Amino acid sequence: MLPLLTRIDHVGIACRDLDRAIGLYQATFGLEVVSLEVNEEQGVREAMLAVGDPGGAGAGAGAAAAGAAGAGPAGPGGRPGYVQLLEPLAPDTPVGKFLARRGEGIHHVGYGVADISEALAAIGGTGVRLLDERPRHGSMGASIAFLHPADLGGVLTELVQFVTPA
Ligand code: V0V
Ligand code: CO
Repeated sequence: MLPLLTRIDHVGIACRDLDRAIGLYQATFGLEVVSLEVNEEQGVREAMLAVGDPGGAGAGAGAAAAGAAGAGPAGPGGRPGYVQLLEPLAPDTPVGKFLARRGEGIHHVGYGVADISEALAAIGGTGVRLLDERPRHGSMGASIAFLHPADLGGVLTELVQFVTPA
């Protein structure tokens, strides 16, 4: 079986105050926000901060092209890794419940996949429960799907098929 996971895409971190969390990552590490979105379906306001290539995907065609050409530390497809900071839109959402139960901290790990539908079919065949049978809309136009943490050693796991810049 081919490796289904092509790269580590992002680490999702639950926070109570997104603006404050962004400030902390900027002040401590100098990371830049490359995307700031509200995702009603997922119940979050979220920021993506690029790690390794602040001018990577999502920050303009020039930077993306440079990554695709092999310049800089961006991964395959010109996409760097990200820290994803997540603030819940309401208490009764995945991140809202997580904060109430566990407090702030690492919420999930997102891995890149080449074809998310194929990956879901293959992973579903192993018996790991799919929280999403079909891909959903994720940050920066990506297709995403979650796998149940109880079947993966307590780690909420996300598959990410990102859009390669033209
Ligand atoms: C809950 N549990 C977790 C967990 N959240 N374990 C590890 N990591 C997490 N993040 C555990 C919890 O401690 C319980 O374990 C058990 O799962 C059931 O918890 P619950 O509170 O009763 O259940 P819910 O209703 O909170 O559901 C948990 C799941 C839910 C994981 C099923 O959060 C979900 O469907 N998540 C997927 C969507 C999501 O997280 N979206 C936000 C990120 P014990 O105590 O029974 O052992 S959006 C995003 O990443 C985007 C947009 C993107 O990347 O583009
Ligand atoms: Co995520």
